[in-house]
Amino acid sequence: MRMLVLTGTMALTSSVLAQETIKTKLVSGTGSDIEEGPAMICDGDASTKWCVDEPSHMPYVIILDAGTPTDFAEYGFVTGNDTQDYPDRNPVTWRVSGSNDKQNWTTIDTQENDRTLRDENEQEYRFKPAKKGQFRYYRFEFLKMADGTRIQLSEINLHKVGRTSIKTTFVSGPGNGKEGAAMVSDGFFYTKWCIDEPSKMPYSIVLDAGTSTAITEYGLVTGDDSHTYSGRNPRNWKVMGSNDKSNWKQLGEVKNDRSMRDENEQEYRFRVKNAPAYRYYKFVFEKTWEDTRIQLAEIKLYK
Ligand SMILES: [Ca+2]
Repeated sequence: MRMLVLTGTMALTSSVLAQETIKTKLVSGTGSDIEEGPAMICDGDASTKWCVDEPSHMPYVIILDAGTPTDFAEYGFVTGNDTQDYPDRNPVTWRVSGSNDKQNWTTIDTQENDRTLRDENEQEYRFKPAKKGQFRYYRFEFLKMADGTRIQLSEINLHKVGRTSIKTTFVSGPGNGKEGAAMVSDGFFYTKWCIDEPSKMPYSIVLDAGTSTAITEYGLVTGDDSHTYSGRNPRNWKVMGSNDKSNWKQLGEVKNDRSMRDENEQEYRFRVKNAPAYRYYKFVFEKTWEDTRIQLAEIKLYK
């Protein structure tokens, strides 16, 4: 029974992905083991993975062939099928380059000590490269893993189309004026919501998506001076959806989040699994790292 369910889900996923994911072939990669070798990174199957622990071969490299010079909007790393049981195998520092001759490479993205990937099984985390270009070959160099030298990833996807953000309007939230709650949905990273009023905790912000829309992700953007004034990021929060602003359904909860760092105007994305469509979204911030002060530049919703 379980197999049947899985097969059905996978078939559906691949037909959806086929329209927007670039089909790639492996050119070369670190590791040789057939079962968990580099070819597993682009076989289209999240249940097979590339897994390497060969410190002398670091940085680990994967080179993919897109067939023709092509650009992409986002690349995605899919975690392994047992990352939850064997944590800390996700990459945290890597570089992405493009080339048309496999000799001259142009760096299109670099991430250092990035903690976006969590210890979850077969979950995709997507990144927008800093630069774009028409390249046939894409090289991924993994320089540092979460805890040591072992890496595992089940897929690297190149997506033609990026996720679409949903335009929201502010409904309600604590604080007015220049640093009021409305600043989380004005579209600007340099304006922020900042409040320290313990009596109003937990701080609730409601946003209106305009029409009933299912979200797959949301993004929290740190304030413009979070690096200087650390500890203002949320620590515990809930996300809820509603179509009438009175009956709310919980869509997700985060406790002791460690992925958001004290950086200025940085967006951190969080996935929402299998959420129905709602028009209104409520974020309930229960705790921050510092104590009671919170600040966020934006709250973004993605289809
Ligand atoms: Ca803003």
